[in-house]
Amino acid sequence: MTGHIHGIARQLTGPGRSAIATIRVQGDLTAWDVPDSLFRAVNGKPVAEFAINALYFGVWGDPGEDVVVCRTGEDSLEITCHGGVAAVSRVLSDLAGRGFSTMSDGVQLADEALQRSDAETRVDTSAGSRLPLSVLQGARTQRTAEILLEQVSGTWDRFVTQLADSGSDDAKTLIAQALTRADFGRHLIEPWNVVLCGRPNVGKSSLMNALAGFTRSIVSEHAGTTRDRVTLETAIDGWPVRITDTAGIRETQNPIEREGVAQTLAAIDEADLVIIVLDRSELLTAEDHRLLDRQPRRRIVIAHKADLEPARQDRWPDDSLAVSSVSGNGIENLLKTIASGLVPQVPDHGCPVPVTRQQVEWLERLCHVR
Ligand SMILES: Nc1nc2c(ncn2[C@@H]2O[C@H](COP(=O)(O)OP(=O)(O)OP(=O)(O)O)[C@@H](O)[C@H]2O)c(=O)[nH]1
Ligand SMILES: [Mg+2]
Repeated sequence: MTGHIHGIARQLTGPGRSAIATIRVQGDLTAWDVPDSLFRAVNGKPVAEFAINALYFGVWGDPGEDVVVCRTGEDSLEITCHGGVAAVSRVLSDLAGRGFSTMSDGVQLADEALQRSDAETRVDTSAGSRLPLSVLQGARTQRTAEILLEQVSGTWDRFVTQLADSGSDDAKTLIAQALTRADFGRHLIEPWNVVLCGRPNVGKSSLMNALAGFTRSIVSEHAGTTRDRVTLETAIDGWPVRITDTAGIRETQNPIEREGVAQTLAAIDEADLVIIVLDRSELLTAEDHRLLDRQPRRRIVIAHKADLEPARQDRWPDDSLAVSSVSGNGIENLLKTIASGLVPQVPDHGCPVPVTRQQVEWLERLCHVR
């Protein structure tokens, strides 16, 4: 590796084997204009002359490997190669040999280098004003990866420049608007937490499995089957979600079950969305009412076992959704309700979204100072 860092090379696609892999290279692309260039386009053009957003087919290194290169901006391009681990490692290690920092050998170093080179053009280059490329590593779904890519590809930087050019009042308004998207931004790299709760035997584990589409949690007719939190990561409408199945809530003398119930109550308090599961075929109990009286940030109430005859009930919550995990009725509707509950409004294209805690703290400090 040369002493000088020319930029960053980073695998955009997830780690592990896949059909194809994409590597994003950002930085000083003149480093490519060396006689034994790493990439030889079939049409003979040097990388510096590539049109933006056009695809160039060619050969990587010697012995040659077929790859496609797309120049995505003045100082960035994407290399698409075979998705095997060896092919990706080879491209990254060749780039590291030419002075590109591959994330594994120093996110920090590369970030600092880019920050230094930008210092003259930025008004404030404190850590919080920057969105490091490494956030892309946290993307779990294509939908969140696309939004993060848009942010690191200029949207966030344009916002920082706009703030610097704005008067105090305008800047405050822009900051307040950006901060309303902080919760959404955090979840681009951290799944939303959805917690299933209810008294024993109402069908929480069955509902978890129906949402997952496979058996993740044990189901049985015996009340008190789930004693521990069982989690599952999935994507709902393209949003990464961690669903937690919990121990049924009831008064119990069994110390293990009591610990399970304590964990359930803690999980409810930490959740982004709580799904309260009620058994529609039985009368509501004091435990059901106690759960309904808790005030989580967001909640969905399920009238479960909707395939069975409903119990004669005077007070049934108005906002409940009828679902049967046995027949599958209501599951589609529940998935839609979860997605819109977690993300009521997707930010428009071009809107700045703070992603890291440092960005949020920076905005809050700036709002204070201005
Ligand atoms: N008819 C009907 N039965 C269901 C439905 N969902 C679950 N059950 C049954 O209800 C019983 C309890 O289901 P579980 O999913 O284990 O319930 P749980 O709430 O996880 O129970 P604990 O882990 O003990 O708290 C099982 O016999 C399931 O087959 C449903 O939608 N309809
Ligand atoms: Mg269970």
